[in-house]
Amino acid sequence: RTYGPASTPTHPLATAPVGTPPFSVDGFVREFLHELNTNQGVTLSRSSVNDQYLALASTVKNYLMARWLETNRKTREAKVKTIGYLSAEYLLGRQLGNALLATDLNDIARQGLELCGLDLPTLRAQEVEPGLGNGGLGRLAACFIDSMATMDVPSIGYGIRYEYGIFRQTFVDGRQVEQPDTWLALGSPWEFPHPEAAVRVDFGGHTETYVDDDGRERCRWIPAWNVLGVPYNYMVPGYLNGRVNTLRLWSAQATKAFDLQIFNAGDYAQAVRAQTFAENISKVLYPEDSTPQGKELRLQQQYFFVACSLRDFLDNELEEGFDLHHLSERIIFQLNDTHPVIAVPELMRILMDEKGFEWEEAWEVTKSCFAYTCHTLLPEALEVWSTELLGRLLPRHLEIIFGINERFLKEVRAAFPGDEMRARRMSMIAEYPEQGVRMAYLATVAGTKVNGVAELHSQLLRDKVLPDFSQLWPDKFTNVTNGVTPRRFVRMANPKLSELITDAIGSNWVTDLERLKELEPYADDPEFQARFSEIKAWNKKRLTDLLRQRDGIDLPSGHLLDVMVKRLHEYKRQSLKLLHIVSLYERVLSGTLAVEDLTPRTVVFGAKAAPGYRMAKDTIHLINKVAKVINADERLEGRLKVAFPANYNVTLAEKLIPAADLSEQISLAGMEASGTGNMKFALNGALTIGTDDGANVEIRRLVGDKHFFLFGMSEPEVAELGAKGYTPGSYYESNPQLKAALDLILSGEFSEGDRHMFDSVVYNLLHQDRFMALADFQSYIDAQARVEAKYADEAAWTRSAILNVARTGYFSSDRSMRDYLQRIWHTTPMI
Ligand code: B1H
Repeated sequence: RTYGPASTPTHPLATAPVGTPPFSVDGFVREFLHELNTNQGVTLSRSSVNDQYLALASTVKNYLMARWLETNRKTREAKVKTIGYLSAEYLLGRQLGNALLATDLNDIARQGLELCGLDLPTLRAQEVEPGLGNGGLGRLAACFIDSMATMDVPSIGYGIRYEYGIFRQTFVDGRQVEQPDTWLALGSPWEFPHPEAAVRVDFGGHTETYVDDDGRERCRWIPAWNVLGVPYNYMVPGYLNGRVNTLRLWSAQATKAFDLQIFNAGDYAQAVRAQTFAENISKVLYPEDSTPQGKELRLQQQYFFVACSLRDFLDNELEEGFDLHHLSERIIFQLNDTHPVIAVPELMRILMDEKGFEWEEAWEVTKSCFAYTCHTLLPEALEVWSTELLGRLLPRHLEIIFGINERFLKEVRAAFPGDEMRARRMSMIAEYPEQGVRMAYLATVAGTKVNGVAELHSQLLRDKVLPDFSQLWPDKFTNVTNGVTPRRFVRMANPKLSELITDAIGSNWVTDLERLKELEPYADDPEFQARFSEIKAWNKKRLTDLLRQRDGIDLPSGHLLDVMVKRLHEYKRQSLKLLHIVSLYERVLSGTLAVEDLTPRTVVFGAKAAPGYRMAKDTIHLINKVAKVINADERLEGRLKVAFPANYNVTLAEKLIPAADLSEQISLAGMEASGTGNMKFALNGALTIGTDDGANVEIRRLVGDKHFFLFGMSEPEVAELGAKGYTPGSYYESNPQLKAALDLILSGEFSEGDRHMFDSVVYNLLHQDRFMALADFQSYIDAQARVEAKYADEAAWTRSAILNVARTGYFSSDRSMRDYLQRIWHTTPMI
């Protein structure tokens, strides 16, 4: 073993009772100064903020270390089933605050630092968040590993240690410009690299058959090149429970053999280039959310981390001599979308080519070790890898996929004799526009279970995306509605609300979020309402201070804070929100709306666009231009403001969400698989204006219609309109308010008189509008009027906000994990 548990805990803190901080404030100061001196090599008086931050991180890590080692030892000894969460993305957010919370060291650290003349928030602000994900899918993975640690579920998160995470967004003249995310530049105290435990990963070459010692014809892969995967371990601390699970991220490195060959050939420069080639594999996160590009490097990334992870589990996590026929008793690999699906042929290959299993034997094991979560309905988001590329990069895997498909289609033909069309539809191999492997089909065939991420999404997955499969195997399909971790997104992000809740119902809600129900009676309590409103105001003030220093943005006070934060995508319809803003403005300019009748409102956008997504980038440009004009127009008397802080990320979300009054969840029905921002807002006491889409459906059902602003077509209505033929132009022609808003953009009002700057956005809406923003416009405007009416009645609004908190405890990722345990993984927490 090159890493893993020490047989006996070595740190004196290991014996401290769980949940009680082991440090006196003095003890903390001693440890902290020791770390500053020995790790950073500086005295307190000469130390930089970065030194201090790193020393603080070390102090907290030391406290967690013994528990981490102990968790590993216990888990290994218990020989229980582990959850192997396979995800190409983990959008972790900052680690320090979460670690302090999980260990209950916040107060001690704050006091200890004060004695040193230091300020905890300043040190926390020094941390650069690891942005190793795009959006909801990556953040979900981070919430799930938090919940598993907190619920004592043995699990290992597997992923990629991107050297550059999601790009840093800046605006230049209102346009998005991407900068590299250099999150590792100032040191990364939370990771434990283990270069000595590197794993080899092969690529390319060809396959051949040979006759083994028993005279059986077998196949083997003769790869052409390889790289090393170096594991970097991260602690995943459970909340006050002493458990510390592991997140293992892989970093690519050139192999020595590979270099040597080239070095010996005398071409030094070529050898160095080869090294770069290998290390490129984990260099950068692909910044497409929802629309994967079929890039070779991306397939390399996928196979790289999956091959490392399987090898790691089989060789290092299982005891020597374990009979792999029983593998499913010890692991279930959860596939976070199709990105890790190449694990399926990889496990087949290992079992057959390395362990001597026959096909049927290997398949029996493989198909019991995986489950698949689908996160989308957009056809362009379903990964298809060309067989040309797959065959070139992973020839043996392509053969195995063909083998799986052939046997699978036999099963289909047996179940539906004579129905050749069905067999063709269900083939994992698409023939057009080029031959390719449909990864979602492979995942569905190999998985014990397939789940969607909200009720509506799971239903549409069964009925529209994989109908043939759900007919063949109805029991394979299930739903697990997403959730978010209450530790980070309520307890940590909203300390004042947390205190109020704890004062009312005790502190157990942090790990048992349904207990928020007990707040219901307080919704009518004037004193509670007053405290609740004060906290909202305090959170707004905190946000105002942050945005002033972070972005130079001045938020007015006393406004309805209307927030739309999520990736920029047409289906999410930021353009619909924009049309609402432009329409308010236009009505004031044209005198249809008196300024005094304008509800004071600040709209905050946060959104990154995929760098190659033209329409998304043009929309960002338009939002910024509209913001500039509206914010400067004195005729509005400061009653309408638009703020678009650049580089929305987890750290900003933690300040923004608790301050929000209104949560915008306005995707076209049937398009947003779930959404998770919607849950975070509701839990922090924002009211939702939203369509009947994704998890909005469940949020509305739980909080009640009176406390949710529903608008827009339902999914069946969308389907019907689409079938009938949708003509966005007719809405423009027949709705004067909509026409006026679009015309104002076309007039050059927001583009210094340039009438064509935003043609792409406007004409796309007028002539195509794939996501039917114009069809939902009027209904949206009407719903916003209901928002304003309600906001005018402060008590009623606050009451609804409290009920949103009280009724959304269901959306804890702990509950999601319980659902996965019961419906998919069929295992229980330890102890
Ligand atoms: C979601 C993605 C996604 N769905 C491809 N699909 C990616 C697809 O890098 N890529 O190629 C990256 C991400 N992300 C989101 O998952 C859904 O849109 C949300 O509705 C959902 O809440 C979230 C978590 O389930």
